[in-house]
Amino acid sequence: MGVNRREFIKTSLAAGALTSLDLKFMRFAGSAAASAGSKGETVTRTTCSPNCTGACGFNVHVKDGRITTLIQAADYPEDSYNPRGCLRGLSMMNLVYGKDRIKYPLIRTGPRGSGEFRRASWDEALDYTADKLKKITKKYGPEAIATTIQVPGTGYVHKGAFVRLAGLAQWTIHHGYDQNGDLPMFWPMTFGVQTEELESLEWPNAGYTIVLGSNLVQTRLPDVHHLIEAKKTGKVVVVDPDFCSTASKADEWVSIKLDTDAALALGLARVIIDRGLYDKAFLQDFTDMPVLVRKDTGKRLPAEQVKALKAQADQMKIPEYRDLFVVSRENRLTILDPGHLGSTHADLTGSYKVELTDGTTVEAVTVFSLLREMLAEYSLETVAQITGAPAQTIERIAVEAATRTPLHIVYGASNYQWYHGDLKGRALSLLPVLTGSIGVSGGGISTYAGQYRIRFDVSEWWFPKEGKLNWVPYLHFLNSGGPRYPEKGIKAMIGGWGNPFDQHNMSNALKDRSASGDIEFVATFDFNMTTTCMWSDVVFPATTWYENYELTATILHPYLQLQEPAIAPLFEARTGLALMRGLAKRLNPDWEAYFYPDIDDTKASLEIIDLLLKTGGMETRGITLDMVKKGPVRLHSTAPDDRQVPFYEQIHDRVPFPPPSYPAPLPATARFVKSGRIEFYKDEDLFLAEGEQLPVCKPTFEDTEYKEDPDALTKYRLRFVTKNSLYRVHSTHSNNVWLNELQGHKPKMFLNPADAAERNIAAHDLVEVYNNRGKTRAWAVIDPGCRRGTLIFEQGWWAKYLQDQSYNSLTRAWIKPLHEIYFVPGIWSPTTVWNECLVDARRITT
Ligand SMILES: Nc1nc2c(c(=O)[nH]1)N[C@H]1C(S)=C(S)[C@@H](COP(=O)(O)OP(=O)(O)OC[C@H]3O[C@@H](n4cnc5c(=O)[nH]c(N)nc54)[C@H](O)[C@@H]3O)O[C@H]1N2
Ligand SMILES: Nc1nc2c(c(=O)[nH]1)N[C@H]1C(S)=C(S)[C@@H](COP(=O)(O)OP(=O)(O)OC[C@H]3O[C@@H](n4cnc5c(=O)[nH]c(N)nc54)[C@H](O)[C@@H]3O)O[C@H]1N2
Ligand code: SF4
Ligand SMILES: [Mo]
Repeated sequence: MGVNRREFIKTSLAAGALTSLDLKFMRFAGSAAASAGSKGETVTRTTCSPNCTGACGFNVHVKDGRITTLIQAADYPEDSYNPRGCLRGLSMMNLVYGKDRIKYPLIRTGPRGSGEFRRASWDEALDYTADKLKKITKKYGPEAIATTIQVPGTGYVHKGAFVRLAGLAQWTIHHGYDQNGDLPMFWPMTFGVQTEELESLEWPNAGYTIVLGSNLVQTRLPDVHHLIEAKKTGKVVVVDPDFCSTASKADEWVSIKLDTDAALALGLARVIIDRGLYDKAFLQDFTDMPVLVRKDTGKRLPAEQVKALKAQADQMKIPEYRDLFVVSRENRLTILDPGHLGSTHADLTGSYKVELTDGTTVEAVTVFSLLREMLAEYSLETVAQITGAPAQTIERIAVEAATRTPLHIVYGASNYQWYHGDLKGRALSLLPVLTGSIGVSGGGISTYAGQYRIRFDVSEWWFPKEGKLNWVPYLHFLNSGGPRYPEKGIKAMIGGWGNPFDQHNMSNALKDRSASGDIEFVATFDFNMTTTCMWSDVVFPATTWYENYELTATILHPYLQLQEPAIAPLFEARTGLALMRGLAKRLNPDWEAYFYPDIDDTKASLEIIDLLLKTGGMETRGITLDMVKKGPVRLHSTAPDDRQVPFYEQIHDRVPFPPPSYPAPLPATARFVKSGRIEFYKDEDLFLAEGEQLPVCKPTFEDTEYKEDPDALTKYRLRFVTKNSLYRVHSTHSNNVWLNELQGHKPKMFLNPADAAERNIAAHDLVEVYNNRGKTRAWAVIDPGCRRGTLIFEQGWWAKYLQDQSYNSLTRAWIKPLHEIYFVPGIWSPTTVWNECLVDARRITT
């Protein structure tokens, strides 16, 4: 009929013809359509902005100062981004006007965690907080006070205010990316960047898509129709141990044993190589595959060690973050220029006797030869045994993937939130690289965790020149130790946009440390009374995203969007900027000047947005405040039409890897890939010691649970997979009455029928999930789609819905030593691994 699905939905919305949705929901949607523009009503275009990655443009209808309707704005220039939104966003009124809304500043009166507070004025709460912070600074130094940049993309202005004061005051700063365990460490190891992903509009351009452990249907809901489109143009395979919603929509579902994706990837890579289905020129020009490695040391061969190349190497000027490596062309050794990705015609395989400057001779082989040697261990039979997937399936998928390019791999957060998640990512990266699917429309590897990627240069606002940033990985804080942990510890937490007392490893440890007084002061800035607020000494009431100005950007679509206030701040809510300005003034009168003291909050926010746009660099060039006020504006990229196609410039214009990762300076990240190319071979000592110079598959729990407690093998026989829920964005919406009604007001855990029977657990039973660190509770769903040996719990419940038994009391903050080799915050840093956790379960009655 010439009307696509999106246009159809748009037309239906306009006609108020939403018949299939929940009744309460429909009432809103229907009234929105009917009353748009009605008398006395204002409509404001803004965004829904939890830690979700959706970043959906919303129109907010307001009458008599109260939000009546939230409805999708549907104004993105590309129609297939319209409309975007979900039931969580559409029912946000339940949080804005809900019973847990924080109305006034609060100062604790009862014991920590009791939730007993008294109302205070802003002045009193700020004075009280400033006084505590001054005392802590005097006693332990400023680095004993910690704050977090929680998911920068959901707001650059007010989070920037926190960083700005932290810089001036020299507090400790944690990056949300490692705090949330979302940091995919294979990115810096392989590509030298933080994260680079295809925008979802590009998904249908893939010839073949493999989704591994990313439940797009639930976690990228407004974008998932692009995956359905990708089925029309190509094929979509979902690899997931669970028959999740996304698996149910795929062309093919492959169930594998948990945490065996590296073996699967290596098995696929081997078939692609053995059958000669790889893109030889791509490997020669853009990767380290032709680079020579010394057989004796396992180190890459530097040109200055080679007798025949030393003089030439000495002449070449290269930045400190590059190295000159050696390749062979038609059996002649030459230097691989790290500053130029021209056609190398370098040999991919071969073994060479090389005379060194010290007169000795060593044997050197190419990375590609070493890779082939290693892959010999991953025969189809072995991989089938490790993964539990049939050998013929693996073989067929390898051939299909290599012959139906471009190949797009979606590597989900739950899948890399394992101790060896970096190895899985490095192994999976082999697939788009071998098939030459990098830097092309529809190809590559994407991760799509939270909105962490800082999309433009924010330094003018975030980093005052007079300040100093003390970055510390969050895991050092949780573990009370580590190379960057402040000498006298962390004694105060100043947080916002997060709920660590539910959402972070060892939530019990955080509670214990607060209760014992080890953490001396906690101040939280939120709009809802979360568990973290309950454990705070001071709670500051925050504006919601419908009450302030902000600038947002996500990875699923490259639009810069303005959050515009639709209603005045409720009760005594204020913005992050107001809070930081108030604190700055009290901590040091000189600092107030950094926070626009002479103009009101709204005007100041707009000035900061203007500043960010003007100083944002290439990505925001020419984008003005007026433009974003009118609607979403595409950030600029190096690809045609500003499409978000990672590494386009590297492949098309042959610019060396990596592109810059904001906010780090290029030299800080370029040293991760010193050859200027995509690197699969890592030769830092620790990689060699761990046997991880190339991606391999390592067994689960050997370096963690079993190492700490060998009895865990028999005591706790279920893998605790805590995945994201459709009904919450993490713990946001945990208290949303409609969404809880849809869940029967019961947290759920999913078990395979055989595991349930072994434990005498039946459907709807109340179950205790436990290990030696903690316990939680949920009602049983017996699910044949859940793989044997796995217990799935949908993360995000506030502790009070679990009878104060936080589900994160079971998890633990493991640190993989390789993640400490370098430290660039939010890029190369130890990261939490939620799923690396063993539990068991028993039926309980109360
Ligand atoms: N509705 C909703 N959407 C969200 C969020 C939310 O809380 N709610 N949070 C947002 C954020 S911040 C994030 S980080 C993302 C995360 O979103 P995703 O990346 O989609 O992660 P999950 O939904 O936790 O898990 C996806 C799947 O991984 C599978 N899995 C677990 N371990 C393995 C494994 O070893 N191998 C394989 N192949 N599969 C495995 C699980 O079975 C599950 O089906 O979602 C974002 N979107
Ligand atoms: N076991 C386990 N734990 C996990 C995960 C898992 O898979 N398993 N997932 C992890 C992941 S991927 C993530 S990203 C984290 C997320 O963990 P958190 O970032 O802590 O996410 P939320 O629990 O949603 O907390 C966000 C808080 O910010 C508040 N907020 C929202 N907008 C604003 C605002 O504009 N201003 C202010 N001041 N506050 C605001 C909300 O009210 C909410 O209380 O959880 C992690 N925890
Ligand atoms: S919760 Fe996420 S997907 Fe839903 S409307 Fe908000 S931003 Fe969009
Ligand atoms: Mo996340």
